[in-house]
Amino acid sequence: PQTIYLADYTPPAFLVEKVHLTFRLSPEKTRVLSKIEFRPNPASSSRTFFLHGENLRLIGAKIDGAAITPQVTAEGLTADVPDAPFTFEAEVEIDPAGNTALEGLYMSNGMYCTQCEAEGFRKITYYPDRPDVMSVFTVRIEGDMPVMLSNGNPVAEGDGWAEWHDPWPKPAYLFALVAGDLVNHADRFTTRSGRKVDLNIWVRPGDEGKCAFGMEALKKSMTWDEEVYGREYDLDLFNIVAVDDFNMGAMENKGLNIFNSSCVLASPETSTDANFERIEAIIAHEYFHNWTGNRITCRDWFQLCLKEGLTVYRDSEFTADMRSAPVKRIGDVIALRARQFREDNGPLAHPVRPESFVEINNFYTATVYEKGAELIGMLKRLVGDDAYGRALDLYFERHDGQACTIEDWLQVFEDATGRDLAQFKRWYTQAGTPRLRVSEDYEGGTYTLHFEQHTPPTPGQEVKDPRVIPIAVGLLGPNGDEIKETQLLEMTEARQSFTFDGLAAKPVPSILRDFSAPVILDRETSNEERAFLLAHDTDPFNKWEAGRALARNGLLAMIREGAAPDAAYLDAVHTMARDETLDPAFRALAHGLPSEDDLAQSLHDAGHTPDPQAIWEALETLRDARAVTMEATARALYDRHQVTAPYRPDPEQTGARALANAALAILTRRDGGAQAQAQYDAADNMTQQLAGLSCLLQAGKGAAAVQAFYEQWQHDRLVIDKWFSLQILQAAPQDTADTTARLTEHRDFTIRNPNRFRATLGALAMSPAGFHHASGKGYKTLADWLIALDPLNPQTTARMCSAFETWRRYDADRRALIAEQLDRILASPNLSRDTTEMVSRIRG
Ligand code: DPP
Ligand code: ZN
Repeated sequence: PQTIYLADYTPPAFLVEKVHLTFRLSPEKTRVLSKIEFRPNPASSSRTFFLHGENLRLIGAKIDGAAITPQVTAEGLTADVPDAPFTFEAEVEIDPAGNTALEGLYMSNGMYCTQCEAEGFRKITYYPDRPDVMSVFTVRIEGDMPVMLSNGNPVAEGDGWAEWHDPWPKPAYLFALVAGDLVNHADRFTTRSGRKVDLNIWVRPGDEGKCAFGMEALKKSMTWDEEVYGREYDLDLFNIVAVDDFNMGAMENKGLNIFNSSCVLASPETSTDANFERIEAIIAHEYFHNWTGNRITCRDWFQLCLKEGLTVYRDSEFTADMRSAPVKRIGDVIALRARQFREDNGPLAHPVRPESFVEINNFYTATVYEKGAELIGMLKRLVGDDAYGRALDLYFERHDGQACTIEDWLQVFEDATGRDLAQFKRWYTQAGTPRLRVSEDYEGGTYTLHFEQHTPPTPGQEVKDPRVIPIAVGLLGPNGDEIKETQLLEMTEARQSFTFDGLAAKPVPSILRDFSAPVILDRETSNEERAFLLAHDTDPFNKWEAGRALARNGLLAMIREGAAPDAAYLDAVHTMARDETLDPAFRALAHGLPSEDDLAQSLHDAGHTPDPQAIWEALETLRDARAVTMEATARALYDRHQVTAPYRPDPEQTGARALANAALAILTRRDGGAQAQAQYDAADNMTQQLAGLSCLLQAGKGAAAVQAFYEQWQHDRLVIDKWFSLQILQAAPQDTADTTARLTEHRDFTIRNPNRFRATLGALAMSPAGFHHASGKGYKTLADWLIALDPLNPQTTARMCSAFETWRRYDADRRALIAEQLDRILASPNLSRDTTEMVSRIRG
């Protein structure tokens, strides 16, 4: 396969003025008629006319009304064209029913839908399928479907046809079409300048009752973007459609967002608190793309972080405003470390703005999205809130309607603030997570912090230059009072020291408050100091971080030296659990332990070979010990934080349920599941029901509830996804692979639905002790299914290969078992470009 380089970018030879598309829908033989007005691009010296096109059957083509015979290859079409504006027409036939890759136009439960980002439009018709070609689309849909939608506004409709027009020029990846038997949950929104917007969430009949929450989230998002970023919606209609078969979470097509049904449908009975929060965030994310992504798009796919990093940052600000900012921040950092640090540390590491790719679908990664968002957060910290606001205003003013680059983005900040961002740009171009070593001095009232930054080599990047790192620091006095409020230290050198004068005693530093930069802090410190920060730090993130570090250290000592559970940790976490001045949601988070993967990475970083089974056992031992210490407290917390009011997925109730369910997990280790069974039986919402079931499985008492749950929910695909996952996640390590294999034989398992596939095989990959079981069964089970999925759906297959990305951490036996599976995948006949690239990079 061919590698594509950022350095090779050239402007398009031809621009598109207008596109008219006609779809004659038919499951296996849909006809697409295109009429495209081209003109030579004055900014390009090339006059080569090339249109992308894949899996299309060309029926005929014309230029300015005269039939032509273009040269057609597997990638597209070329033709001789005039050196002046001209009209190109084509008629092609495509097979939506046979499209299992879910890219382009495909069918899901009898409904037609599209997914065009990044390069799906070329599977619909011949077109310059690149984001820097923006055009105005008119679409006519012919078919016998009750509802037929496309981007923009409806123009006209009749029996068996509908016409749509989108006045905003857009790249082809934002094109969308939906046709099916759908019903809508409707509402209205008036923008601050008085534009009345019709809002709809379209779903399959039967799902109408699961739309209200998503609709509220949409309206909140629209208001928030007006208030915080000054951005209004720009059409008279905003449609969201829920689709069951979807590779991603959702897609921001102009005026017609398409959602994986798991990311929009919600009801108290079927969705957990975490589902509600995620749905709110994704609705916001896709809506915010209307400005950061659609009105201002990317010049090429190397600039993906331009829209994704910024939009993730915006949706995290939104959630922080709607809910608890500290809880959101802690949750984001847990996810960043679990997914992005893991990626940055292994064979798939790449810069936030990559320099090359084989298949762009493989770069919709935690690095582009979540680290991309961290870069925006750092930029905002460095320039300050006001300057950030000015820079964003300038960005929208200067670049509206354009396809832009990271250079354009940084230029806006330089122009708005006068700051030189050349060094900051390294965050976009250098891969790897910087490690920040810290040491300290105290003498004569002066306290000094010494920092040293170092970024380990990543594939293709041996040596890194120092980056600018914003380090938020506060100081605490010996009695626990804050003696220096948070200040931002700007580190620009490889080594740099910062002093604080006039201190009466040696302070305790609170470093990297609010996780001010995506780095790994490396500081030798005592458990006493961690316990002190856990008790006294005013920064909620660092307070949580201190507890997490205490837990991690104790666990590492248990794993490495066979130490007993750390009394200091047990004491500290117990004290915090009882502190009713603390937000229950915060306390629930503080109860979480480092993940198995987190501990494996810590061991690896310290030069040890992680044993997944030993890690799992240490966590179990610690949880048992904690249950002994905290039994009475857990009982009290459980009772005290029961929610009696009618279910609402708001931050207060969510926090109370999270803490009560953390207490339930503790109690289950003492009462053998009695309380969990009572909760399961009484539950009137999915959060309580699933927590009950999870604890019962944990206690080995889940068999009856598993059966009952299935019978209750077998009609609901999204709930049954949870049922598949939970049984695998809660299996003992030696049973994980067998449980997975058994569930793949269940009549409700299907390889064709990405959600179901991820619920099952993804759960296996997310159970480290089971996946890495010494028998190698976990590796083989996953590889078998990835090999089976690849011919059907390369995108989802390739993404799930990242389960193997940490393989070099492990012992020689496990490495050999994994290498065998990676080689077996690579040797599969006709392996997709997507999976070939991923597995080759992982194999190294
Ligand atoms: N649908 C994906 C997202 O919104 C890709 N744009 O992030
Ligand atoms: Zn996005």
